[in-house]
Amino acid sequence: MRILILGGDGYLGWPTAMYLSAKGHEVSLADNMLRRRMHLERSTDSLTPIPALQQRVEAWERESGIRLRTFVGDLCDPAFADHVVEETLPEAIIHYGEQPSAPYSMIDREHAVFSQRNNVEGNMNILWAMKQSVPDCHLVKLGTMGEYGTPNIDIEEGYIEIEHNGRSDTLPFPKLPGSFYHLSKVHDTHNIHFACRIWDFRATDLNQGVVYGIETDETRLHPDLATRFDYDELFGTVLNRFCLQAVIGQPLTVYGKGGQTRGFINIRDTLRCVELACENPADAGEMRVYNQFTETFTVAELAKTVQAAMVEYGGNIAIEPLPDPRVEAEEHYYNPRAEKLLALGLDPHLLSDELVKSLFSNIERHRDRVIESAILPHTRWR
Ligand code: NAD
Ligand code: USQ
Repeated sequence: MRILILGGDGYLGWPTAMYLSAKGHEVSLADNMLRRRMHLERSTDSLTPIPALQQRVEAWERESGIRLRTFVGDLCDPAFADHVVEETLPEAIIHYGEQPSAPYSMIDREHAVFSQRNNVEGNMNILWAMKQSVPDCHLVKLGTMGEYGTPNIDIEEGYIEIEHNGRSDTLPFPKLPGSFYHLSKVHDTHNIHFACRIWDFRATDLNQGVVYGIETDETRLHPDLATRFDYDELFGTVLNRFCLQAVIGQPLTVYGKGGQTRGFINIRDTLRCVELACENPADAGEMRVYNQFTETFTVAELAKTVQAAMVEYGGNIAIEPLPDPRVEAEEHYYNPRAEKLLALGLDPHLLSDELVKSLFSNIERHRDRVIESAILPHTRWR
């Protein structure tokens, strides 16, 4: 297939580009280096050294013989969005190209407005570019489990059958997102759903849980093929952060009571999920929603898992609850469904002590690059 990856320089986009091109797909990628610039803005950086996009592409060509096409520009620029889609005429677009951090979107008004503009406008421009050049293309859009929040009922995959005053209908599942970033994903979902209804678009909204991991079959081939690994308060996700904290001997920063439960997924399974979505496109006029995670854990459980793995690894690490900088339920019911990707053939890589220990050794290799002052949370929701 001709596949266009938006956000192809990112944590997930870069490994996806290598993975799908190795499978024989014709892959192009677009990115505006926003993630690299946000790190410059905050004086933080990926733990793994990341070469420039051009160097990555050349390294992948040396390793695989495959040349990825690249487009550098901003999806918020309509002319750029049109150009990329016209040039590549994709059969599937995998859309990762957004500002992905909840805390970044909560720094202040400027960052909140920027996050929603960047995400909602970029996504709208892609919808219009598709309408113009490839109305039959399948949009595979990365949403987030955080769109749903933590309601006191089971979470369905996108839609719920509701009975009201003797009538019933299947409607979008109610959303209670927990940050201006998560809200931007809800707005995207509504815009995509509308485009499917009025223009007969085909789309899959992947409501992904928190991703962890650093390695895929392709990233391990050469250091220049590594993906980014963030651990700072804004861009590091919780398990990646706990593993790094354990390696540098800093107590694990469980926020609040630690009963916050989330869906989690190994980065290798993210790649497989987007591949499965591309290989099994939605019907015309349909916006499918898949919940994309393989296990749920509370934050406190994760901290205990990391602590126990550190003992096996030969170390010892404390868990230090901090006042929660976010406004979120710290203990709650959580029972989201995630059956549709399994039905398509997903074979999950579950979290194990072995995996956590391999993360430790990957992190240890770059120990000297850790910026310790970037770890503790400073951004507060209130
Ligand atoms: P990332 O920041 O590493 O990747 C996103 C990429 O998109 C970056 O390279 C960035 O430069 C690019 N980008 C952003 N705005 C752009 C724009 N306007 N024009 C062009 N390029 C732009 O983030 P990630 O962790 O790889 O996440 C990828 C997607 O998956 C995001 O949409 C995120 O919301 C979603 N997601 C991530 C996780 C996770 O745990 N990492 C979980 C659920 C959903
Ligand atoms: N948390 C801690 N300690 C930490 C960091 C986080 O207890 O040091 C807690 C948070 O309070 C939260 C949970 O861990 O309850 C998850 O936080 P996170 O930073 O790992 O994830 P989140 O902010 O939700 O965002 C990440 C990605 C985002 C994606 C989302 C999926 O950055 O792109 O959309 O995971 S989900 O959480 O399912 O919405």
